[in-house]
Formats: sequence, C-alpha cells, structure tokens
Amino acid sequence: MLVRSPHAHARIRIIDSTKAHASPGVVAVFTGADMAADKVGPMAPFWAIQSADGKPMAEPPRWALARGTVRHVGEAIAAVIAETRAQAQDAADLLEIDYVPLPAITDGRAAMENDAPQLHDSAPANVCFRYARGDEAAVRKAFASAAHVVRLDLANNRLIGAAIEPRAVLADGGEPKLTLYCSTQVPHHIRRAVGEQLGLPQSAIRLVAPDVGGGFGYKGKHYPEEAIVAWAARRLRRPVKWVSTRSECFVADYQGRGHQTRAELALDAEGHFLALSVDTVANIGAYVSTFGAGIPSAIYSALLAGVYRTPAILVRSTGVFTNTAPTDAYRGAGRPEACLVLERLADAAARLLGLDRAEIRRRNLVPTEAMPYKTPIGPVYDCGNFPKILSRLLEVADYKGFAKRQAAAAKTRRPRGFGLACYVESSGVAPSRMAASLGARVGFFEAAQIRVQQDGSVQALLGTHNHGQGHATTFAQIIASRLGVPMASVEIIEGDTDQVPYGSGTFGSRSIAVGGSALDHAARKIIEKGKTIAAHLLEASVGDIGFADGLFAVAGTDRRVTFREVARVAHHPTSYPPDLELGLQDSAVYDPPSFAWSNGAHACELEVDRDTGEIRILGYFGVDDVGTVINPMIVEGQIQGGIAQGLGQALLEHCAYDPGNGQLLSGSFMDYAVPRAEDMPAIVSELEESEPCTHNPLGAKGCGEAGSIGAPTAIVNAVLDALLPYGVTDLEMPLTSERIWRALQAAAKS
Ligand code: MCN
Repeated sequence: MLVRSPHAHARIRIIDSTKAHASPGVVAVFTGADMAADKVGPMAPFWAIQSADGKPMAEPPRWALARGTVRHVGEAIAAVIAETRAQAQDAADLLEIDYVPLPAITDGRAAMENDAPQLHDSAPANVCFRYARGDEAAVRKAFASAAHVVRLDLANNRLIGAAIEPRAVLADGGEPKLTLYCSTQVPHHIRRAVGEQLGLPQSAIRLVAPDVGGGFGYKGKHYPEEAIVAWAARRLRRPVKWVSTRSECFVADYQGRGHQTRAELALDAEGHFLALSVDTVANIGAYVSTFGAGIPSAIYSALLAGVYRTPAILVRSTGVFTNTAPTDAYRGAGRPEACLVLERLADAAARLLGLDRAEIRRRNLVPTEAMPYKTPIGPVYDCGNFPKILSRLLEVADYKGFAKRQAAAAKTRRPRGFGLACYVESSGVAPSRMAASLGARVGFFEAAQIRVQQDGSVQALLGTHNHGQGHATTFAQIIASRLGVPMASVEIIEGDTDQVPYGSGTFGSRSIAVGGSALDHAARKIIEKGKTIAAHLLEASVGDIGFADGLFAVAGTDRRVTFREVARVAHHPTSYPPDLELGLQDSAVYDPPSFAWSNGAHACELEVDRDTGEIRILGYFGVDDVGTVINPMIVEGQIQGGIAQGLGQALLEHCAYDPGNGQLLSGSFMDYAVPRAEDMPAIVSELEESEPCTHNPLGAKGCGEAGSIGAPTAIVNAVLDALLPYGVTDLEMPLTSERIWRALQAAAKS
C-alpha cells in the first residue's frame, strides 16, 4: 500500500515509521530515502522537447517515492508492505509524516505569473518548454493583409482515463531474473524504464502484461509503482504486489489534455484561410511524464494544418508545471486538441463571413489532386480524399434538410443545432527517425515473429499489446489470408518480453499500421522459404513456384503441395533441400516511413432544452478513412468506443482541482461523470476505403482514436449552433446542463 501526499505542495520534514513498522503483519516500510540509498534512479521521460531558443526542456528529477518535497496530491511518499492489504492499511495510518505545506498552483497560465509558487528550481516561471513550429514571418505577413481575422480563446478540459480496471503491478523478487507482471500497454518500454532505474540489464527482467483491462493511452506510460514494486521485491527477496484502489486511480494515474489556447485565423474576402496562429499553454502537471512533453508539442502541432490548405501556420506551445497530477497521452493525445482549435475557428469564420459552415470548409479543403500534400507545418499527407468524405457525411447526416428541421424546432423551447468536425490523425505512431529528430528517446518500430509448427498451425508473436482492440482476431486474419491457414490454427502472442523479441506496444493507433506491417513482412519471408521447400518437393525451380490460398504450385501445371505439407517436411525432412536450414519460422521489423494519415468528418445533430440546459443528441454521424479495413466490425467498435470517450469529454467529464489548495475536486465517480449507456446516441458510421495508405503493405491506417478526435468538436459546434439565436457564442467543455443553463441566463441578461 502506498502512502500518498494529501497536500498539493509541501516539504516533508520528517517521516517517522516506528509505529508503522511495529504494526502486525508489516514486512517493510520504505521511503524515498531507502530508494536513494540503493541508488534507484529517477523516472526519466521518454520524450524531451527543445524550446524555440534551442534550449532543452527543464527536466527536474522525479522520484518514484518522493524525496524531500511533494508536488501534487497523490504523489507517493512511502510504501508499506504487509502480509495483507488490511494490515498494510492499518500500518499506513500509523505512519507519521511532518509536512510543511507550501502554496500551490493549478492553472497553467497563472503558474507562469511572477508571484506564482515555484515547483522546481530548474524551471523558472514553472516553464518546462517553450516549443514553436512554423513560419512566423509568413504568418505575420498574411495577417497584416487579411480581409478578416477570427480570434478564439479555447480551453480543452483535463480528463481522467477512468478504465474500469485499476492499474496493478506484481514482482516476484526473483534472482537473478526479475519477473514483473504489470498492467501496461507497452511491455518493452516498461522493462527498459525499470531496468534503467534499478541498474538492471534488460535481459534480467521479464515483463508480462496479461489482460490489463482498458488502457486508453494512460496505461502506456511508466509509473512510479512499477519501479517501487520491482525494487521492493528484489530487496525483500519475495513477491510484492500493488493494486490501485479506485481513489488512487483519480490522483495517481496520468491525466489527459488540459490546454488553454488562443487561436487566430486570417482569411481573405472569400473565406479562404490565409494563415493560422496558435498559442497554447499545456498544463503538464507536477513532473514531465513518459511522453508528457511530446504530446502537447511535437504531436499536437503537427496536426494543426488539419484537412485544410492554410499556407502559413505558426504554433507555439508552452509546457507548464503545476501542482496537479502529470498529464500524458489519453485517447487522441494531441489530435482532439488540434481538431477543436481548427473546427471551432472554421465555424467562427463562417459566422463572421456569413458563409455556410460546410461551404467554408469545402473552399479550404486540401484537394485530392494535391496529394501527396506537404503541409506548411511539416507533415506530408500521402493520400486522402477530404472533399469526398465531407460531402458523403453531409449526405448521410441529411445536412440539406437540417435548415427545415431547425426552423421547426425554433418554434419550440428546444432549439436544434448541427455541428461539424473534420480531422486528420497521425496514426501508426511512429517513424522512428522522425520521432527521434523531434525529441523521442525511444524507437517506435515494431517486431513480429512467425513460428510455423509441424502441423501447419502458426504462432505469431508481436510487440504490440491487445487490451480490447481485437488483435487476436485481426492479426490472425492477416496470417490466415497470407499463409492460407485456418484462423482457428493461428495463435497471437503479445505482452511477454521473454517470448516476444521486441516491440513498442500499443498506443497512437499504431498496431495495425506498424505491427500489422511487421507481421506481413514476416509472412512474406515464410512464404519465400516455403517456395524453396516446395520447389524441392515438386522438382521444379524456385522461380516457377507460386503461392496462393495455402498452396505452392508450379506455374502453368497442376503440380502443387500444401502449406501444411511444407511445414511438415521443414520439421521432418523426409525430402528437403540439402543446404536449407530446417524449421519454418522468421521475424521482421517494420519501421514506418511516415505516419498513416487517417482522416474523417463527424457530425452531430442535437436539441437543447432552453429551460434546463439539457442536451439530447438526435443523430451522430461519422465518415472515416482508415485505409484498407481488415475487420469492419472491429473498426466500427473502435470508432464507437472513441466517440463514447469524445462524448464524455464534450458533455460530462472534467478533472477539476481546487485552485486555492490543489485538492482534486473530481476525485471519485460521484464527481467525475463518465458516459453511461443512456448517454450514447445511435451512431451512423461509414468507412471510406478508397484511399489506402500508400506506404505500408496493408494499406491500413489506424482507427483506435478516430472517434475521440471528431466527437468533442462536432458536439460543441452543434450546441453553439443551437444556442446562437439566444446570444450564446462560446462554451467550455464539458457542456453540462448547468453550464448551458447559466450561459443562456447570462446571454438573456446582456
Ligand atoms: N483495424 C482494422 N482495419 C484498419 C485499422 C484497424 O481492422 N484499417 C483493427 C486493428 O487490426 C485492431 C483495431 O482495429 O484490431 C485497432 O487498431 P489500431 O487503430 O491500429 O489501434 P491499436 O490496436 O494500436 O489500439 C490503440 C488505440 C488507442 S491509441 C487507444 S487510446 C485505445 C484504442 O486503441 N484504447 C482502447 N482502443 C481501445 N479499445 C479498448 N477496448 N480499450 C482501450 O483501452
């Protein structure tokens, strides 16, 4: 059991564990001093950002158990290890910690002010990094000559991951090899992180990540508990486990989003976008977490061209320390934030110019003929038909008929609104060299191994991790279609560093585009070797052997041999090429040359009760391009899941801290509302498959985050559309009934 700070900011004067030690069943009580004595290293981020002036980001040390100062409520201070959880809890209550409370700050912008409490000596004004990307001179010039400028101040609400299943870690304490069971999405990354902290070779750690429940990105990062449990188990030479309580999930899991943004769009008289300037303050919490610096800078900024042809773009993003839990990737990770900025601006611009919202978008979309399209902010989109997607969405959602529906509703107390959101997503994370040049300290390639057994059944091992995405089905489909074997004879193995050669794990909607591509390459190697064996069996030359539907055949003849027979002789060489290695297994590593640019357009039609502020979603529509679809049912489920989380962000979820003292106000499901079944509308979802990814062998683009990107903005734009006649022009997520009701009251008075 971990004893956590009740203060948002405090100096720890004394920790007296005498009574706790003496409590029944207690095995050990450890503090940061014990870990320091064993020279356990800090929690090192895996992404380091450079500021615009070339300086490295501030990287203050973060310790698994606090050393001297705590900087957010829930920071771990001591580990109490006992025979039972109840005994550990009793002992933890006896731990005496003398704190000197310090002033706390929770707001990103306020944290940069002169009189704000300072969190780290190495981060003056609480600034971790001042990142900038784009062409400032071009943007200035375009703004100076623009016919129109729209300006918005936007907040992107901080979220909590809230998987049903809390995190858990179990270490066996084994010597010389440590086995760590861990609810992580990224087994090899965690093995490396723990190894580096504990000074252990990676080969001395086996990391097993079985079923971990929901992950949503936040379980894909390195946590203090992994280091604490591994270290304690080795020190005690016995197994140690930790299972997060539901309350701990709220204070000790990484949180998501938390942006404050000023965004400006310059337009010509016809509504063409000329330039975009975005200035974001990202509240990264008390410490830089694993990818915490990369998400609001490199990842977010790359998305700010969106689906539009804006010639000049400048993005500034300042990462700021506050006395809150660290933030990191949460489903969407930088993309929903970019979508909100662009699509709110598009609506505001349409309003200013008196243009139809679909029309202003149409005028600015990157045309298909422009593909491959190099955005002014860096990325190159290899393909995509954004105009086709938008027009199909408008058809599916019957946008034409909306004006009539809206006019009818205007006569009631329940006005209607229609909201649009177009997006691009950098799925298939990530081209390793590109990521390294942007500050990543890990490669993001993927490895796959295929082992064909004597009976032709197949085991495939991948470094990705399945926690609800259906990998056992879709990866088996890939093997079955490539090797012509029944799906039932394919076993997919993930989540064990002793079995799987290497991998980056599952996040960034990467498993199909990167892991699936590695699998495809490994399957090709198996087929090539199979051809050599088949040529020998069929007494033909290798060049004449073709392979299809599980049969190796001599071209132009009916001489053939099955995949199963080839597998058998590879293990039992009754007749076999003399110089060929026995067995039928091979591996491949795949590093994508670029991101896979998933894209889509979402729309929402809803009504707002003017008397209560309650929203009723009447229709939700999505047209998504995820390239070639391997399994439509799984993709649909993934998109629906993403929409559910996007709806949660738009309407219900808000991670709130008390600005006065840094206490978490939304620290339970009584205060933090996640969507329930009754909140979910029926979703009409279509997949557009005409634009396969051009640079991976499957043509697939990721789909795991798509829904979470478009949904928040489509819903917000719909509510603002409904409320425009009543003077409400801005609302911050979540759009609770109370917030809407208050906005209506305020607008009525002004
Ligand atoms: N797929 C397909 N055809 C495509 C694209 C994908 O059939 N063109 C299939 C894939 O084979 C895979 C699934 O769809 O089975 C999702 O693939 P992909 O988009 O590559 O995403 P990942 O598997 O890498 O999953 C990560 C993504 C992320 S980043 C978050 S966060 C997320 C998500 O997936 N968290 C989830 N979906 C989740 N679903 C569940 N149930 N739980 C989570 O924690």
